[in-house]
Amino acid sequence: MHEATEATGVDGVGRVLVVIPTYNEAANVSDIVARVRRTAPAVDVLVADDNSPDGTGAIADAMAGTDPRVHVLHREGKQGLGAAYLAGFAWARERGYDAVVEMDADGSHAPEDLPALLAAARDADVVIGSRWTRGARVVNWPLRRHALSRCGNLYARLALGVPVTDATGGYRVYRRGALEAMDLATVCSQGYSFQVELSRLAHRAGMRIVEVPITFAERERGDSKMSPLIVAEALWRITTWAVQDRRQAVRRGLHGTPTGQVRWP
Ligand SMILES: Nc1nc2c(ncn2[C@@H]2O[C@H](COP(=O)(O)OP(=O)(O)OP(=O)(O)O)[C@@H](O)[C@H]2O)c(=O)[nH]1
Ligand SMILES: [Mg+2]
Repeated sequence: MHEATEATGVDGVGRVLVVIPTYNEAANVSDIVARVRRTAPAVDVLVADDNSPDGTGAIADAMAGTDPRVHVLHREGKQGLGAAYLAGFAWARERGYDAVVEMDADGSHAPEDLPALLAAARDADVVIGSRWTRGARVVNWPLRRHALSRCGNLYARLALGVPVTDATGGYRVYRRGALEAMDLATVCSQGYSFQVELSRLAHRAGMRIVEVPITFAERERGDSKMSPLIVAEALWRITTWAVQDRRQAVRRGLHGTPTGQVRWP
């Protein structure tokens, strides 16, 4: 497994920032931050809170007050997961981090899997903690959530040609080079589709994407922010990108399609 030192960050990866977006995660935020710090003492943590009415931001502030590796980004109000991550990425860039990790606050992404993701990041531009690759486990998820994730991923893979099993998964590592190569200024997703959009951008930028199996568990505390609107956004956006990709392929005369483009059948 990877070596890590407090001074230099993670061996072979560098200084790592784990960005944890939060909205009403008062029941979860202390536990998740503590587990990250325990499991990977050489990484820093940024809680990106959208002014949660339940006081998540204040709990995070208290942790930041006692641990110099914990930081809090207070945002004005609920603007969606995608906007919170983009703000976290910008925060990391301004401070010269070498890699950024995406992790949910609700415990679905086990901090104990982080060392494996960081080890894989030594030889990858993007690492996806995957629920659907060999060796992964999904715990306590109802059948309809399995079906939704499986179908969503199948659709994303077929429509966009992104060669991963879990394009919707939100447990990831991005090396700095990947974030620089991806055209983040074009990102428009609010919710779930943010992960698909970034998978597509990484693939189109020719990034080396590696999947690592994770154990994904249903949240035990707090409420999910998933909604039919978020699912609808993902469906709509994936379809729109697929149409754009095919139009572009046609315009290029079907020759020398760039990475990530699906050939017109
Ligand atoms: N800052 C911020 N964080 C958000 C927002 N919406 C969701 N989150 C956080 O994003 C993470 C994922 O949200 P969840 O509600 O768990 O959504 P999900 O994991 O897609 O859905 P479930 O599987 O049902 O839990 C959690 O840490 C949330 O607190 C938002 O608008 N702003
Ligand atoms: Mg969740």
